[in-house]
Amino acid sequence: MPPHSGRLIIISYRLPFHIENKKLVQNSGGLVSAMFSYAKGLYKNKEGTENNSKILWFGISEDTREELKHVSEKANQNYFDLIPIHLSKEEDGFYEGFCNNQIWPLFHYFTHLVDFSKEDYKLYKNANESISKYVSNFLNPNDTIWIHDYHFLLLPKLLRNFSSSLEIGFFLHIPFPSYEIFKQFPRIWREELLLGVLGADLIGFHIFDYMQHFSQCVLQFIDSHVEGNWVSTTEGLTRLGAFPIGIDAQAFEQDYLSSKVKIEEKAIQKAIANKRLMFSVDRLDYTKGIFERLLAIEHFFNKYPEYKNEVVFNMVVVPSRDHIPSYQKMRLDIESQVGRINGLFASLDWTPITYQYKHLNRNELIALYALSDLALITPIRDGMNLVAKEFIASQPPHEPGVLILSEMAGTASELREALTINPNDLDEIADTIKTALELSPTEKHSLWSNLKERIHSYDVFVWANDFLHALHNAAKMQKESRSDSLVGKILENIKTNYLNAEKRLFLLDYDGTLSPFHPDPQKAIPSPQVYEVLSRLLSDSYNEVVIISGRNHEFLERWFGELSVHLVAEHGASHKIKGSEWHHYWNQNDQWKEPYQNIMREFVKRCPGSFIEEKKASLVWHYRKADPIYGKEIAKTLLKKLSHQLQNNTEFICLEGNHIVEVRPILINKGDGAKRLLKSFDIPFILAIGDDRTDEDLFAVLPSHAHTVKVGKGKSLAKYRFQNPEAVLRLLEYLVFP
Ligand code: GDG
Repeated sequence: MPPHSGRLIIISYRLPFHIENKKLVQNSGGLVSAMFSYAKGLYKNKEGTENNSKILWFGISEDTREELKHVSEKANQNYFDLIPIHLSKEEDGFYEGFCNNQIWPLFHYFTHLVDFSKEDYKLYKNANESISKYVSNFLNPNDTIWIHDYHFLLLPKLLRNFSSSLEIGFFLHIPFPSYEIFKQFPRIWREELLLGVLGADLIGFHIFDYMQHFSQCVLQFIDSHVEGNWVSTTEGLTRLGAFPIGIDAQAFEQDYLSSKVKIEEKAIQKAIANKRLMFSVDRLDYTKGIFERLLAIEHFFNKYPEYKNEVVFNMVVVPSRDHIPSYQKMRLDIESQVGRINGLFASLDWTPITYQYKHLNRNELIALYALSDLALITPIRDGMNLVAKEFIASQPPHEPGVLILSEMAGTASELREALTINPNDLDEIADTIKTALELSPTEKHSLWSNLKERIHSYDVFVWANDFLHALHNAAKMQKESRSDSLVGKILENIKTNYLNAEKRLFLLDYDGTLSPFHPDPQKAIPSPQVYEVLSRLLSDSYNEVVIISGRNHEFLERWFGELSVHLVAEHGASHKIKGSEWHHYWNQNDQWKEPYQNIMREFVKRCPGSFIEEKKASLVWHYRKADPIYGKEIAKTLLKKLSHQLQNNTEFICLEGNHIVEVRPILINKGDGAKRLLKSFDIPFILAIGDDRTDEDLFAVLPSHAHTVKVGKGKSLAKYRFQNPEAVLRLLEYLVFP
């Protein structure tokens, strides 16, 4: 059941049905099979309750909504309200173009097939934009939207603009490639694609590897923080998760016993005449390893001629994209291989390969699964592969078949008892076929029963429920962590407190609070908006403003020295009361830095792009400009080394901050710094805002009536939270403008 109060809306490239000869026909494909089964279960659970609303399903279709409604009613299709999306002929080119000529080959590691056409990318963006506009006409703010697959990577962010309360989930059905592969997309595309999909509250992948690849790309290519399964960017928080798609295992188990399937089985038995049967079924596609599989079969009969006349390989290729010349050529190549291999080995009463280029009906497919001694599922790369699971679900328990599975399919990480092969290793495939054919019934049963248990325990219903529950929780977290924790009544109360107070104190951190981070700290300079807000604050004589930062006093003097503000530099090592001179509290010579500097220098050598910043009262190793993943790893090691060096030292500490590791005197911290400057906090209105660990020292010393705000993620003593510096400026503007 969708756990949210709104409706469930699915968006996928195609609708699950189309109309043929005025009848409703279910489209084939993994997603359709999965969602259709899920919806059936959902509908069953909902029957008789008032919450009997249908799932809205948007997808590209040539049929009209009225026609679909009409034939759905006639066919008793009560699960989905099918809403066709009609794109102009030009817009529809996004599918053949960017989707299938770029994302599909790149994400499946067929990089030589990617054409990187700019026009295609533009069409992809246009299509996503026009679909988001169309879909948003139907949305209510508390709907749950589940977007499927690589056709719509930009859609989550586009729909998020419609309403921030929407729950948006995205599921990727194909692999997500390693960042070295994804890097081949031009910079601007990869940034837009990542930020686009990060508009979702939850992004689901089939397996952990794809999720890892995605978080590495996020870290490498966009300004972000990744903590465990959570990614935080300018778009907000997004949870990542691995949800291996399942099948309706029970339905397959039941169907293979049906009389219709038995009729099909008889026809197959007659055709293979007591031979043992191997099979494969795939859509025509270069990722499926069809051609390589044929070569492996040839190798098998060459290496193990005793199986000639004994085994038949039934290969079904389902027509797909065959209007495209390269697919037509692929088909011809496959067919000529089949002909060549059959010519090589066939005898009067035995043909090694029976080949069908067609779409099987469900009964034919299940009969084939049930009768086969072994399934040869050998894709070169595959997001998951449902055929492997369907094969397991359709086996007769008294004599189950054996699954030979490519280690390149997502399913391989789940179906551990399958006999795995590398699809490029013909020798291994041939040997594994032999092993499978020679397994004893007990061995086969033992392998199969474990696999069966897995596909029953994590079936399509568990998969969809898991995803939707995780989505609901992620959306809840997202809402809680939003800057908008300071909204409505709370905000009004703060403003009232502000207006009533005759003395007010603002304690404002700089980096990450008044100004966003920049890879080069010297370039993170105050924007005109910052000056405007500050001068507005300072124009009211009741207001005292303190800029309290980790920056050195030269930086603060340069950018704020002209203003009538108090300045605290280097976390309290120096301060300047407005209108007077700088006072340096920390006056020790620099000798204390030497051992730490030596350690840090080693790390600068090891981590290109990192550098040391030397301040009066601290030493900071920055890695914002370094490789983010490597930098983070190295930072941990540096922290360990420094902590070791600082063992038993009561004067200095080392800390990890935002892309930095720092060593500084224990006595120097923002809390003590503010106390030294102000002497007392006996002020009726106090607002303190900061983004990192060092600001916690300030929050800790403030009286309980102070309004404290943390910017960004992470634990904090602050009462409220904002997501970014823009929200800080908005709050200050709200207070000072009437
Ligand atoms: C993606 C990913 C991922 C196939 N031939 C016939 C037929 N089928 C049905 C099977 C199965 C489905 O189509 C194919 O499943 P795949 O897993 O191969 O999925 P894809 O649609 O290629 O696409 C893939 C999947 O999404 C799910 O996330 O596993 O990795 O590429 O259900 O039964 N059905 C019938 N006749 C056929 O000839 N009736």
